[in-house]
Amino acid sequence: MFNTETYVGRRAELKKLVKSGIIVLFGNNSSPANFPNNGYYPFRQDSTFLYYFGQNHDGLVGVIDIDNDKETLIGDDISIDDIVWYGSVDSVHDMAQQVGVANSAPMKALKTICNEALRQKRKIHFLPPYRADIKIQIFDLLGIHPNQQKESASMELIKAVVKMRNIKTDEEIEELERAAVLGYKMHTTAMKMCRPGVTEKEIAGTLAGIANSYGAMVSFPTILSQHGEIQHGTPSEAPLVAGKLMLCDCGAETINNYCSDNTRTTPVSGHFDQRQLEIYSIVEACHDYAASVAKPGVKWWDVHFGVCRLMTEKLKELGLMKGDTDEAVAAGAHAMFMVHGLGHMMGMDVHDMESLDQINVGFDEEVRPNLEQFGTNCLRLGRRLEKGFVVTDEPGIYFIPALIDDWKASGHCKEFINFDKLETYKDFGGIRIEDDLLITDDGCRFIGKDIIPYHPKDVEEFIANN
Ligand SMILES: [Mn+2]
Repeated sequence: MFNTETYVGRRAELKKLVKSGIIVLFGNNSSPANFPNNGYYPFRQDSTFLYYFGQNHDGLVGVIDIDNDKETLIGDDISIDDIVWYGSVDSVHDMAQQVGVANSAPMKALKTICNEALRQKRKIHFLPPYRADIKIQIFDLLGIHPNQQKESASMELIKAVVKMRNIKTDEEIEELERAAVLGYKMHTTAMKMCRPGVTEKEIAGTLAGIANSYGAMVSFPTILSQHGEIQHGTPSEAPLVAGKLMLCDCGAETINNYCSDNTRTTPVSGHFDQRQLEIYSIVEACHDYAASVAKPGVKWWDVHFGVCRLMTEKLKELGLMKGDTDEAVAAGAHAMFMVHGLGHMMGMDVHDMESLDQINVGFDEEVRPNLEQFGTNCLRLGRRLEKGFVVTDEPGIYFIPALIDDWKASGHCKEFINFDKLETYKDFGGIRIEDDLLITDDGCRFIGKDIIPYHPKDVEEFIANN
């Protein structure tokens, strides 16, 4: 937890931005795995609740009555039975004091507060819920059916939260640096373990253990696969095979729930072969290009398409693409190879504030998303960068046999893709390189004092020496 003043200051700013009404921020409840008392472990608090109320306990709701300038932390104190089984925790009153909230109340008070506000026709601001239990709670409190809750969520509140959480303060950057230390440990461990015969699951399990032992948890389910072309490939029981590439996309959350998110692609044999090196070098060039141009005022949309053009140019040199580069990119032909966007905002959520909808986080009135074109519709961030933004830089090239067959059959982008040559890459897999960028006064820098090796020479040297 940060200092009390941090939370007091954040709520004061939020009140200024939202202006009037009552803000209700729901914390998460423990989520049952197979029985109500057997919750998934570890408990994950809602990030926005954590941001404004700081308490990492289940069963809490934060209420900010802007018009009456009254803040209340709501939750039920634990009973003697709970203490017997789980040990003592602070009272809700104490938890409120720790984050500078003057009032506390039991959960039943929330119904009274909401009823009173509804009677007075006051605006009740809440965020789009993403858990079923909270949807039921909102239904009980406000009478809004779960199907209508996303549309009924407060746009003023969403905009205010995004405006604040998009800009990382110094104390948040320190936390992100701590997460990067864990990410470094995880990735270098994966690279050390990347040897023929070791299974994907064995490595992924070891990485989860590192995250759990130093931080809170992994920042998202680890992607670790010799089938790097499967975007969210989960680790299998398959042993690693010499000649293949292992794609590992993973990160940790610190105990204060700030994330890291990196990807490395490692040759199982310890050396890239010629074909792998050619593709890897393109991804490496795209990764470094993005970091060389990202700065305040630049649209991430332009950085993304700059990468797409560079990738297309280089794939043309290899004979995998053809035709005019600008026309190819405009047609979305590059998405045969890079099916996703160049990066996303990162913070307390690995895709920061994804629950508030990426259109509200990564875009604005000036830069709107393209939801129609394959590939471009996966770009989560397009808006102009600002100092304090934290974004991932994660270009990738994938050879997805089903996608190759699909486009070939329909003739999609046939004027820009050499399908005959592409056919010979169906056994390749995929390559991604990902690091986390902090936008600074006049440019950007990678988060993490130690950069996980990614230049081909450094990767091979690291494997040889470890
Ligand atoms: Mn990412």
